[in-house]
Amino acid sequence: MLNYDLGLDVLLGDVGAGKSSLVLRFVKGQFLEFQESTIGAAFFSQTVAVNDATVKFEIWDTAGQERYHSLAPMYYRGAAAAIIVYDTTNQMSFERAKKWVQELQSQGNPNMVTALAGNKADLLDERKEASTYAQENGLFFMETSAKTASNVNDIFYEIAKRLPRVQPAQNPAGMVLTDRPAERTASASCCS
Ligand SMILES: Nc1nc2c(ncn2[C@@H]2O[C@H](COP(=O)(O)OP(=O)(O)O)[C@@H](O)[C@H]2O)c(=O)[nH]1
Ligand SMILES: [Mg+2]
Repeated sequence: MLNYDLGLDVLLGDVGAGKSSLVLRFVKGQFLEFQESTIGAAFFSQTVAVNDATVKFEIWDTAGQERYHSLAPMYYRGAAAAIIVYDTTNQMSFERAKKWVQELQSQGNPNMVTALAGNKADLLDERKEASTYAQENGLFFMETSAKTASNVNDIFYEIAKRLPRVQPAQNPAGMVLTDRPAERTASASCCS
């Protein structure tokens, strides 16, 4: 089996969109009806098998509150992939997601694989607007539900498949070689 490090992934989006719930579903297979709000950011990692390779995700789950906005570049700047999450039942959260897309398009790493996750899909029928928007902006789009687990593993697998330059890890444990500014870890609470 080959080992791949994907570098850092970042979850962005409005408070309450379900970022922490998606990562909790992906990493621990759990869902909490009353997920606590994230303070600053939380770090998770998960290794999964994709085809005949093992792929290691290292994920920053950001808070989403406007008051933490200025910290966001520390998390997305070095990221290989981003998942922008919105709540399909909340138009404001979709508008906020579009703002994140604009910010990543102007300030983010141009090679970043960006996914748009329309979460809480268990509460609503599919909506066309977001998939058209995603197509026009070079994002791949999935409706997810952290609650039912629908498309949660799939969105991470799609990221793994789309990353153009996945490098085999230098050691079997999957040491991450990405440069990481010290302050990025300083402001995080670690909850993997
Ligand atoms: N019905 C439903 N509720 C969800 C889903 N994902 C998250 N939630 C709920 O939405 C609220 C906010 O989720 P949270 O993960 O804290 O959002 P965050 O602020 O983006 O990290 C919590 O009460 C979750 O239980 C989902 O897919 N479906
Ligand atoms: Mg959160």
